[in-house]
Amino acid sequence: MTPTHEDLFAAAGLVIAGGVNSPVRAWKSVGGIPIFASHAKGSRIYDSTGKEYIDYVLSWGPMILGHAHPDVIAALCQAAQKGTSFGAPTDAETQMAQLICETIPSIQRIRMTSSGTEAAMTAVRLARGYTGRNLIIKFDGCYHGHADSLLIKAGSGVTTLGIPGSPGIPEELAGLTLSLPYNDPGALEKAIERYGNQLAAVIVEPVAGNMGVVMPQEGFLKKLRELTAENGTVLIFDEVITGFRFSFGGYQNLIGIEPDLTCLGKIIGGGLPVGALGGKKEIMERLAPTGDVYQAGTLSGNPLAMSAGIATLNILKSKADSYQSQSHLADVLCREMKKLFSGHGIATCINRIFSMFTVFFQEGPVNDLNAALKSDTGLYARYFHGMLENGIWLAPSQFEAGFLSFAHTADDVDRTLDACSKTLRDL
Ligand code: KE4
Repeated sequence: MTPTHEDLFAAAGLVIAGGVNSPVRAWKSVGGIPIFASHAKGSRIYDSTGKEYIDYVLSWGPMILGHAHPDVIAALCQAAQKGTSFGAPTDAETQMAQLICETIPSIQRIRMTSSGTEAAMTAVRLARGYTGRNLIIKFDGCYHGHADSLLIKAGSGVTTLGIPGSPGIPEELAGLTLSLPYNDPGALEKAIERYGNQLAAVIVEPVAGNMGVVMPQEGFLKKLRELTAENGTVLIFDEVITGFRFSFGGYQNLIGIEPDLTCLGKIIGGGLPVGALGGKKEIMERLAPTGDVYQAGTLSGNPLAMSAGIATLNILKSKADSYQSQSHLADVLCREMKKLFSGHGIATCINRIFSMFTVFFQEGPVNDLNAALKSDTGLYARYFHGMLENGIWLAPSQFEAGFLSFAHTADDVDRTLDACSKTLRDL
């Protein structure tokens, strides 16, 4: 008898906190019992009962080639035969670093980690160590992993220092982070006027993916670069999602803005645990062992993650023109979905950039967190469950991004639009 998702979730809940190893997988914001995955291939994912879905979550971004790409699996198996971890430098780490440094000019030195959280946490510590300053700025709705200094909610006014975004974060620490509205250069100017020479770093998702997809408005990132450069403040681009997502390189390559530090993750690990921090040589070399800012990791640069990551990046490099066709497919999907929603009198604002998109259930526009929060999350939840019923696996939250992979086809898009049509009829 195949266990139901209820059975699996109940068993998990007896031994795993909340039954999941990352909160978003528990489906709290859309309700219902989370579906357990069994395996996946290309654009498809299969649940533990064997039901097939077209996957637009793609493990929250890493699976840009589609699941279980044969060349990635082959590289992984080959590496595994030679052992899984050595705790000593390997040439594979140098190859990964070379691939990234030769592709993203702002990255002159890199340090591998095992998660995006570690990369962002290290970036903040490094910026503070390098500048000798303590304050950092982040933006409401941006997520940089769960390090204490970055799990911070906005204070009352735009120049009021932050408050803890979670119990367990001391006020004293939260008070060293200022969270500003995204796409509000005026707020940034006010904050810099007030705190300028105390600011160690500004960290930003150059395209936001964690309040749903929100694009930077014209001039916002350029203003960030100018103001931070004027103030000797380290500019950190968190490209954990956007790195290698839109083209072979960072979003920074497309807009011609060079941050001082960049966080990477997800895609560069090909689905294995990975993160990376890279940037200017003079800053990066302040990291131990050349410098005095400490950072370390037992499995940093792990041979398996390197093999899957290098295989993934090499395929992306050889198929750089596929980014355009992937983006075109996403454009067709979003345009046709918009027509279906309008046909049913449902207000939606679809933010899309290349193969990354969010359908906000509201009129829009959505250019920051306050706007995103106006969405009808109840309607999103019903849409999510309807699409799941019709074989489409979407993000279990209105405030996440959807992704297409290189394995998604026009037929997948047609099936998704059929499912959308059916779902809206029943909604
Ligand atoms: P990880 O520690 O989860 O590898 O990376 C943290 C992180 C850092 N920066 C950005 C821009 C990110 O999006 C993330 C993690 N993304 C979330 C979902 N958007 C991961 C999913 C989860 O938390 O389970």
